[in-house]
Amino acid sequence: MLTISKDRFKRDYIQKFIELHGKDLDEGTNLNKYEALGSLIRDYVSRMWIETNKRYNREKEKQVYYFSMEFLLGRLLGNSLLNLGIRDVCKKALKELGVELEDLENLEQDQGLGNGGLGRLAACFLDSMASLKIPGNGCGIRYKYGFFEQKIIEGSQVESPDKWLREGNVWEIKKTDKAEVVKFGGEIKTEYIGGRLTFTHVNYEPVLAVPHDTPIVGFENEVINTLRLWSAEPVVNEFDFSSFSRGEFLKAIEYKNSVEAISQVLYPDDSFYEGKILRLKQQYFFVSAGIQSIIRHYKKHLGDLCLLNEKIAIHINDTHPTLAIPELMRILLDEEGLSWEDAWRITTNSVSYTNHTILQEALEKWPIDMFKKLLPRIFMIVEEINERFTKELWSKYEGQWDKISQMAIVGDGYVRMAHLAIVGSHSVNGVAKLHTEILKNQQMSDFYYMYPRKFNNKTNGITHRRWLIKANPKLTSLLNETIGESWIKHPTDMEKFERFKNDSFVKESLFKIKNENKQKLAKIIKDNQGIVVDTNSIFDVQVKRIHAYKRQTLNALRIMDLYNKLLENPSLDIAPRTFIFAGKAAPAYYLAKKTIELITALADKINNDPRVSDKMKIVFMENYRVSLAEDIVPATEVSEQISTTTKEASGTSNMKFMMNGAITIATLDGANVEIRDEVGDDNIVIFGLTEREVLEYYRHGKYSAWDTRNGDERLIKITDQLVNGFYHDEKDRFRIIYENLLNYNDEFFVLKDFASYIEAQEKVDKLYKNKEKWQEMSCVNIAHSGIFSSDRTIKEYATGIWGSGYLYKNL
Ligand code: 26W
Repeated sequence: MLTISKDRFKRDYIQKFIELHGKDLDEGTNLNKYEALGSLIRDYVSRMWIETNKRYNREKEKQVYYFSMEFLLGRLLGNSLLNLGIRDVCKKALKELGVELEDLENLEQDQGLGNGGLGRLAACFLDSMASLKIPGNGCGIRYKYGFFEQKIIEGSQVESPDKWLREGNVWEIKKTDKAEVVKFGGEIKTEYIGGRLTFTHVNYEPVLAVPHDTPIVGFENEVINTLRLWSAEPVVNEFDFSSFSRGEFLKAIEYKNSVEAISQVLYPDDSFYEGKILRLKQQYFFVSAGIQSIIRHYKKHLGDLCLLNEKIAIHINDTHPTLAIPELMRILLDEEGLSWEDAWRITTNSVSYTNHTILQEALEKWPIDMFKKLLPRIFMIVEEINERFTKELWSKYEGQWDKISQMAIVGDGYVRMAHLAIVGSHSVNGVAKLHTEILKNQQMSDFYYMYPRKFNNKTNGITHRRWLIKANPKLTSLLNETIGESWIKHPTDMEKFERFKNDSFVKESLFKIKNENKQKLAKIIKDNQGIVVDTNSIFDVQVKRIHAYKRQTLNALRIMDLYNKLLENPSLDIAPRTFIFAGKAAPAYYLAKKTIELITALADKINNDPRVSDKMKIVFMENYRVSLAEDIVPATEVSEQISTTTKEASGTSNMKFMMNGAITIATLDGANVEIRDEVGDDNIVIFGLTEREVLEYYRHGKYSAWDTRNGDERLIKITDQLVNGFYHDEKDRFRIIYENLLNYNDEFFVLKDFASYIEAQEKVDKLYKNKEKWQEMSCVNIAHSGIFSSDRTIKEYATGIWGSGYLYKNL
């Protein structure tokens, strides 16, 4: 923990400001002030960072490398201050200088290098590894443009580039001396040298991978871990260009552009795989750079490569970094001269893999021709892995061609990344109990049968430091006053809070805190969307990527139904509700974009209807991102977790909401099941088809969306309203939604679950009207949320998969 006095901080800050900007503090803009603060904090951090690295090298503790295409960090200033233990001192010191800390924090651009759950999970994991003193490194891509910025114009999503680096990035340090060369294309020359087959890569396109390191601050423990993001640069520098002849010059420019494209932009796809060569290039680019730098560091400090897997663990976040497996093989075989057997043993014992989805359309497979041309040596290695694996299959399943070809790594013209990840690693985990069971018994059952010991579950988590302590300081104080502060380091101690579930003072405090958080959000809604919402209404929230399986449509349909009911019976006795949505649709995902249009159309019509506007309001908040989530989550009362059962691997916003006292309305999907197990049936509202029913319907295809609709008056009315111009002059604006629900037979059982969803919402309404009961439920949810801290998850990874982190026990 950094100890620093207020006066010292003031002195340091003023000096830093002058040094950086060459003027006095009172002449500076807020952006100047933010930059000076960021830069000062980085100075403080730097000393500890060097010490941490020295210690790691000295103590030679096992290092974890977490490879991920996405890291969705959000803002860093506030959390770094919190983890350093100087946020209060800094706040007071700045106040005395006439500066509001929050104003500066709000100026920071989100680092949005991820799509959604998978990227945010990686960020929570980095925070937990540092806070548990686990030597953990992130490895990814420094995209020049992160996840696109979303605007809603005339009811539709419009995307623009996320220029997050526009004003620079105070947190990163570019390490030119640690650059690596990554090779694409070309040919492989094989020859026998000294009785050994050697492989030489010739005529390749070289790309320089330049690391940018960001410090990851552990919580009050003086640990600073590293997130290393790679940026692609041409190997020749600008100066060389001028000496080229005209033809060469143009070629050189072409080369420069094609290289820079590699780290230009994050693919805005969530759960949808596209076979684009640039994406394959991105994957090999950061994986190769990362593995090369690991080996370089390892050889410098530890030496004997045969012990590699005892000293490092390589974790791959979904299949996107799977090429780590053949890349490590390549280096061990071609550059270090190990035998296939040794290289394979070291590689598989180093690598572990997490699966994050069972959606078929998200499973990565690369066309062989593309793969082979771009990565000729890697392809040879993958073929060899495949050959050896299919031989093993043959010895088990002799003559069962179908089975063998289904399980092969290379087959049907593709390289199947999930198969490569399973075969080439020692651990395969799902992200919630139900998800892992589905992997074992359905999606990957053949592999589970073959390697039962590889499969395991690690239920996701979220860092309570960002999602509770930082986002909800008032609730944090209430917890500290009632149960003490032990929960901060041991989140499961939050259970003690349950003792207060019948304490009327505590319940009143919970009510007040929620109300203040709602007021803060209401102001943001007013400022950003121009909509005035009633802070006495229920804040009912669904924020996440827009996707058919997440069923924002189901939420929209019940809003349409409620509107109809209110028009029929204006005195209907319901607690007023504000329906809050936010989330981005992949730019090419037409149905998801139409879903946004539907929600904004409901808002337009219903918000402007004076007959109902004191009972319901609909808000679609633009540009959902980590920092906006930090405002929404503490103000939420009803958390909508309504995916089609079996489809959401885990979900993590469900955990954030419960930790902040929201009541969950949910299907028994992903981690919702475990939330239910924690809080009990009385403290969550469950609805919808069970896992078994869903699987049964998919198997036998006996579901009829039309029959379901025709059997329910409410559904007849609202599905008609989708296409009769009721919500928009353009009559066919929502036709595709109608078609998907009815003529394409409602793949995600929206209509099937409708009745039970409405019933569940009526239950929510009743519960909310009983203020005592509601606060009691809220208290129980908070009390049982500690288990969903990512500290618990990371301890499970460390002990169960990585074999690292013995130190956390001594916290
Ligand atoms: C190849 C395109 C692509 C891109 C991203 C396919 C799949 C993905 C991710 C796996 C999607 C994702 O973010 N999955 C989410 O991961 C979270 C963290 O484990 C889970 O909580 C969510 O349920 C899961 O949807």
